Amino acid sequence: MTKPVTRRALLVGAAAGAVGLIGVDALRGKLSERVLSASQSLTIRTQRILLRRRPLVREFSPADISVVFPTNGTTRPVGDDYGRLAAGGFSDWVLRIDGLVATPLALSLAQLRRLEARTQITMHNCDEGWNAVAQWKGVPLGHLLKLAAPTMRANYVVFHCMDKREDGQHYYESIDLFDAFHPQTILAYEMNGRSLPVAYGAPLRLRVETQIGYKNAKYIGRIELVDQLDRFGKGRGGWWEDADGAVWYAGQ
Ligand SMILES: Nc1nc2c(c(=O)[nH]1)N[C@H]1C(S)=C(S)[C@@H](COP(=O)(O)O)O[C@H]1N2
Ligand SMILES: [Mo]
Repeated sequence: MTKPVTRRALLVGAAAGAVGLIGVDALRGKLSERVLSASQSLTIRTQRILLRRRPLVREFSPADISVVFPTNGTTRPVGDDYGRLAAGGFSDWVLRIDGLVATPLALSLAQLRRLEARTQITMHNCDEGWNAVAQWKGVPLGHLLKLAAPTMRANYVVFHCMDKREDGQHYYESIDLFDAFHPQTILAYEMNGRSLPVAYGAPLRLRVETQIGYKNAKYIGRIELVDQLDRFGKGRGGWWEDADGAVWYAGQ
């Protein structure tokens, strides 16, 4: 069940996120059972993540931003649905976050823009032999996941994209919760200070700076928390992984 996010849901979700960091006892009794148990599972995960936290990847200065940033893969999803969304400035687009979460979310672009944001200038490395630097602004994925409160069974985050590739399959990608909660893993809606252009994945794309090019899913429509990856595509965790044997963990 997906419901539109309300201010209350955001507050409860934010509280659940805070509980994960400060300990469940402080808020016992103030939150429903459902949120509390979800937050306990989040506590375990958050602590595991904090203990294992790696350093940030290099960030660049505005002078380093590439004049030409190549595109790769889809540069405009085919089909009326995407065309209609784009023509309306993506005001009818909704990001759904569901699967193994206590609080499924449905967020408009305007709602995403009102949430906590991070801006970073990073280098994108495509394994086809090019790299480029750009500034990205978006919502930390970890922040959204705290609002959705993954259940104990959630292991992976799957990004379902709106574009189909040449084999007729929708592009998709997945990462584990460790990379999902990395502070530089963001869902970007701006590139170089402008709304994310269609060629670069409008209205929302993943920037997972700890991994290379193809993990950075463009045209995201839905994010699903799952325990296993085998029911998607050929079961290798991503379109490139399925189509070309690319490695699932593309850490750099
Ligand atoms: N939805 C979707 N995401 C995608 C792709 C794609 O074809 N479709 N291509 C991937 C590859 S291989 C790379 S290198 C980057 C390219 O991003 P860019 O076009 O913004 O440079 O997006 C990745 N994400
Ligand atoms: Mo790529």
